Amino acid sequence: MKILVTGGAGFIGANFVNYMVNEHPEDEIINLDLLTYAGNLENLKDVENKPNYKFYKGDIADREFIFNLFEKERPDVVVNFAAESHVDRSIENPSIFVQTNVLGTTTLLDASVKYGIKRFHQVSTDEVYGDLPLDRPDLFFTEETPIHTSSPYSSSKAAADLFVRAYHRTFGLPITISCCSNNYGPYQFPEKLIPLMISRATADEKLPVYGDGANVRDWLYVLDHCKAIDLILRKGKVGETYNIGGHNEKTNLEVVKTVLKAVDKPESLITYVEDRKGHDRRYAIDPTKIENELGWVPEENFDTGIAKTIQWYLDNEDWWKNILSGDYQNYFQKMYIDKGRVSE
Ligand code: NAD
Ligand code: TDX
Repeated sequence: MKILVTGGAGFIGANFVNYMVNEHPEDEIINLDLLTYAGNLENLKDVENKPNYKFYKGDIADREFIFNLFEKERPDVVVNFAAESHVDRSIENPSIFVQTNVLGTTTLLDASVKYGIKRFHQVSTDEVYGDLPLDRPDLFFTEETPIHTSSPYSSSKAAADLFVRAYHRTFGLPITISCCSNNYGPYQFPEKLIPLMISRATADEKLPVYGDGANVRDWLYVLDHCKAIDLILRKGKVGETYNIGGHNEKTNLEVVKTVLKAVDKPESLITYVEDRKGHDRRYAIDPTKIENELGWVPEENFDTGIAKTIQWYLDNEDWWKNILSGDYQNYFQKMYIDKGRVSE
């Protein structure tokens, strides 16, 4: 099988490419990534010389480039990870989210129809379902939960999902969609909660917790997500959506305190800052469908996964220090210091 992976230099995409290249030497993995601020070829150094791996730099929204690539490579399968993925950035600048997440996806869909792709898999998110109230722990997102988005990010992801479904119904494109909960693990860009808190705590810097810190996220170790997508590609039913999550709900405050304890730093580093606009209260996935129909079960729980993750960041300081020394510094200044959320 020749698999075109988009966004394979980002956090989840790179974990997926690393996993697939090693796990399936019989398959060819073509990685296409624009290398935005979030894309990093360092994440792929273990596979870059493997015979079943190839990299292209390009934009999923660039029609000419995408059609030429499909003509040249003739992939069997497309797995679309490429996206603008950070909610806070979507509140600052929504239009790039429409450009990449919606237009980029429809460009890939057009090429997939033209070149008779055998499977188009869209990597979506639980955020398309909106949020759940904190006082109803009995409620979970199922595949039947209506789309009800809160942020420009989740709206762009939901729009993309609707186009993916429309291309199945209208043009008969064989698609699958997965909606996963919050991922964590190696190679996550340090703008996201867990790596941000690890990097700042180790440097004795203040940890900015939005609002009251009671918002709940359902955390999944990234490799469990990658394995679920691999399973959906091989055994998933065309036209179906699968929710992916492992029942690991934690408040943000619990996550931050876990990080502080693991790196032996005081809770006095926590600083409560202005809340995110439109901040979703709780995400929680019901994974019954993927468990019952495909036999997927996560291998990590939050305690084992977070321990591995923190250790990876401690062992790979160069990886995130390189990132923090670049453009990201300007981002932190603009989003946290200039807005008066964190003083330094
Ligand atoms: P990320 O921001 O770390 O990586 C995104 C990658 O896409 C980067 O390598 C970037 O260079 C690339 N990219 C961006 N725009 C592009 C374009 N126009 N053309 C080609 N490449 C482009 O994101 P992530 O956290 O790895 O998320 C990957 C996917 O998984 C996204 O679609 C996201 O919506 C989805 N998802 C993420 C999570 C999570 O917790 N991180 C959970 C569920 C779903
Ligand atoms: O500085 C912070 N302080 C804070 O309290 C940051 C960056 C985050 N938070 C809170 C906001 C959220 O409640 O932590 C929680 C997690 O925040 P993010 O890491 O930004 O993730 P989230 O907004 O939940 O979205 C993530 O999961 C779903 C990914 O970024 C998305 O791409 C994915 O679809």
